[in-house]
Amino acid sequence: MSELITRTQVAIIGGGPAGLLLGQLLHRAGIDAVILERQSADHVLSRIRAGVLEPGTVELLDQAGVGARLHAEGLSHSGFELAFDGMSHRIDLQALTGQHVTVYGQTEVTRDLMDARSRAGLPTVYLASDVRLEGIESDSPIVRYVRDGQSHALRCDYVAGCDGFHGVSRASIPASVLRSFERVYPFGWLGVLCDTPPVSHELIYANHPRGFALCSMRSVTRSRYYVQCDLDEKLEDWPDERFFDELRSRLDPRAAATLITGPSIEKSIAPLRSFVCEPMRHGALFLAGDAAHIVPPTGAKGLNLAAADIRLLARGLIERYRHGSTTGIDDYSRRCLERVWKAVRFSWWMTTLMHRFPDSGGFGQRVQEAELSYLVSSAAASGALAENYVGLPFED
Ligand code: RFL
Ligand code: PHB
Repeated sequence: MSELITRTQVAIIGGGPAGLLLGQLLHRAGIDAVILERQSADHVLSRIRAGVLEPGTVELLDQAGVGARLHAEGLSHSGFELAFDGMSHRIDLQALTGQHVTVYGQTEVTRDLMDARSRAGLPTVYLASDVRLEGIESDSPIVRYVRDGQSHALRCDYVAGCDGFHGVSRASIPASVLRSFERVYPFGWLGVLCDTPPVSHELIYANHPRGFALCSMRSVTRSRYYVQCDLDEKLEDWPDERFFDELRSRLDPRAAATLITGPSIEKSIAPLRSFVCEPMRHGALFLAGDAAHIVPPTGAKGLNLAAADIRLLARGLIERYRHGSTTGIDDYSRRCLERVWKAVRFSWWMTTLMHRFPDSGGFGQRVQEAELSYLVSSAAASGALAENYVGLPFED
């Protein structure tokens, strides 16, 4: 069968939040894009991931015209709890920074973007297999893929690699050009989603001798809980009852006493990793989101960083098509990486502060306790935590 050839301005690989948001911002600026996604739309929506949006991410979703449901249903959180040593301490984001975060699931952000895309009749190719990038060092790249057994060639000006950590885009950059930086943590997060009211109206991050625990939520009737676990744990060894017993044992007594449990509707284990690749652009290919960097979820930064990349990439591409200027896209990698590294540092720091490390020893343990105690007793230290948690400012 012969290959079908089509053309677009920007080929977007990956229909997760980064790819969908880029597609929406480009569409509003009159720039054509096609999204190629390996999975089905239902599969993309079934992945339970992020829950906390920085104000800058909310603002960008508003600019993309997809903020209505987020504002109606998202929960505004002006603080969170840090629990350790049997006590809980509130970090007052509003008082420390004048800002709040919004609890609204990544699934809902993705759904809003998918709905906007289909309302506008924009092309997303789901179940696109064998995606290959060719000619990214030229000014006429081609993305080849197969759909329903038919081979396709998508000609374009630029390729946006928004295909996550395991995608093809980063792997298409020659190894001689790419530098990567990585830290793999010796534990994972076991997460449970359930239709029960959250244990507290704000998030609780708990450091406990048995390991880290996090009480989060998706709404006032849906809770999301995590416990630190070993990397070799198996889901089948964690029936709901064992999970909730473990969670309860890691919470402060007041929270433990009020925890309402119910059957899990999702349960998964995620390994924790920090990863950055440099540069985030090679020729006509731009990497964005998890394709370029991964942070451990402790600081709630992953989705927000993906949105921050897209903010700069969309702006650079719009400048290029409207005014013929390549300044924005030429500066893309440098500007992204400057802020990415600060979020990588914060996520690493918060992970180190809140988890039990198998090899930290007595000294490491005492230093962690001293840091937690300092953090909640010093306005300067709490301020630094809060400032990073709500998201560092964009320099423009
Ligand atoms: P995604 O979401 O991984 O989407 C990439 C898409 O690309 C597709 N794909 C391909 N398509 C075509 N061809 C190929 N060869 C392809 N290979 C892959 C995939 O199917 C997928 O649909 O990346 P994106 O868009 O960059 O978004 C990043 C976020 O998903 C991620 O950073 C966050 O979920 C991280 N994260 C959190 N971030 C926050 O900002 N706040 C949080 O509270 C937060 N909590 C979390 C998290 C991630 C977690 N896990 C599971 C790692 C909590 C957890 C537990
Ligand atoms: C979540 O709700 O899934 C969540 C919230 C905060 C985090 C990580 C994950 O730091």
